[in-house]
Amino acid sequence: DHASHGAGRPYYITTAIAYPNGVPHIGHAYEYISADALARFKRLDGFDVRFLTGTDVHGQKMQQTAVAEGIATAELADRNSDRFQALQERLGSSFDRFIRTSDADHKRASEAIWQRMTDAGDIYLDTYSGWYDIRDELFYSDADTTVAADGSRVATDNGHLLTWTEEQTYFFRLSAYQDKLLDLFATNPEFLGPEVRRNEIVSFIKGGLTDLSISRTTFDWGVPVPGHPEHVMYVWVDALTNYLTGVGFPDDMAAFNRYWPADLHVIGKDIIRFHCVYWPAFLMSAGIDLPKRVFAHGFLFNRGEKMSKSVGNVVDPDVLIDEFGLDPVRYFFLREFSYGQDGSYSTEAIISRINADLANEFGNLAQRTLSMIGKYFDGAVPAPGARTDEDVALLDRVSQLLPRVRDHFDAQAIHLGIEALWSALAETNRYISAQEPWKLAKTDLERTATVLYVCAEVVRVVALLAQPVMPTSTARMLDLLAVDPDRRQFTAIDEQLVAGTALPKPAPVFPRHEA
Ligand code: ME8
Repeated sequence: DHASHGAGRPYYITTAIAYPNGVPHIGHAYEYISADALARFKRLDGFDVRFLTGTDVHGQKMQQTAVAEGIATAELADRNSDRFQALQERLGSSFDRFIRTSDADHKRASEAIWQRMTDAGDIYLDTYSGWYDIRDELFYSDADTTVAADGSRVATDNGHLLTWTEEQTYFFRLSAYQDKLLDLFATNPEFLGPEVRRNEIVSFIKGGLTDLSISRTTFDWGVPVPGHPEHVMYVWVDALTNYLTGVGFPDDMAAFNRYWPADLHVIGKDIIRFHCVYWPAFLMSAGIDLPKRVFAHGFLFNRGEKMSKSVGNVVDPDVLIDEFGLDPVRYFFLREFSYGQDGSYSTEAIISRINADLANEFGNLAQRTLSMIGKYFDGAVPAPGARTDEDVALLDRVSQLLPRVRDHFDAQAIHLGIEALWSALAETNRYISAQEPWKLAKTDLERTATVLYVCAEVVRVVALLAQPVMPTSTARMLDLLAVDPDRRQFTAIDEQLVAGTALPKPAPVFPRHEA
């Protein structure tokens, strides 16, 4: 039943919070666009959505970068966090809060979870000596390191330079959670998607978990450990806790109890271990419910090359939006790549999607339909006559789109949801070519009316369902069909166009991209 789907139930979705040690790149934009599309879908489907995003300002890497730039760490964090927030705004992201882990309420949340883990007996003081990867803010065991040709110690899996660290730190009893975590993955296969990632993480856990060093004394850029201010929390402890802060923990437990557990953490594939091993263990220790699902998207590559802040081949998302427009860029990233897998993009691929999918398949269908309605029916929705089998088949198919697209979005198969919409458009383009309403108009105006009505209905339904992907263009399309702006929720999807409704003068919504 369309009307009761979300029915005001809460839905809490988050992105990773980026390190603001540099400016945002396309990989970040990809994560924000995809999470925003998922959030918008749920909102249109009747859920009470909370969408959290932000920046992860602590950690040794931030302090190092600030020193290198000769500015205060807080200044670096503020300056670049502003850039990340501006990007979200430029992307049309519908986030409810942009958290910065320097926010005052986040300090209280971090202290509260620390206290709970201490009360559970899972935190103890000991001496840590081992290898630390500052770039990834990650500890390595000896076995996972290699001595490089120049004598330096590097991480075996990615070659990152490691720093020998020896200090008194607090430890989290991660080893005590090995069986509980294996049990989590065995009993709750939905916890992590896509499936290939689950197998990787399960074998990581089976490989054995050692206790985790969770405080540092050699620098002070972080949340002080309660009662032991000479220690700051390991950045990932406070970073992950942002998901609790974002819905009121511990200040507003009514809000927290409404939105927690999170329905979905959207992250990139490189930070699965933190979200699917450390995070559930921290929460189990603190006696807090686990998030329902973590979904790891793939990495984006520029013409096959890895982008990274430290490598310096970063593409500025603003430049792509300036060149191609926001909605085409959103469409491209969500349609071109299978969500959950890596993708390599190029400007040629973007232009091809704009011209083939947006201008031809969607824009042309809408423009032809609306201009014929203008020409033959004085710009008012034509009254359909008797329906042929072809009309009925097409309208039936369109009436099945919401549940199909919803299933795909619920499985984070965003690309398949879009594909379902575009295959309905392709079928409609074949239908209009076969029906030839421009010829019919000379002999049979009633039949012309029916054909154009059917086409306009397809455009309406596809525009409604494509709102999460292209909010601005679909709004213009729905304006051209005179769909009431207050009736664009999915609950209103069965409200067909009303014959006789006056339509505005049509204007193309998806122009071709001329190189
Ligand atoms: O990992 N393609 O921050 P971050 C796609 N602060 N996604 C990419 C990408 C690429 N080329 N490069 C990065 C952190 N990402 C932590 C997160 S969450 C409690 C703390 C994704 O700035 C990456 O996978 O390095 C992550 O999800 C996000 O961008 C932020 O990465």
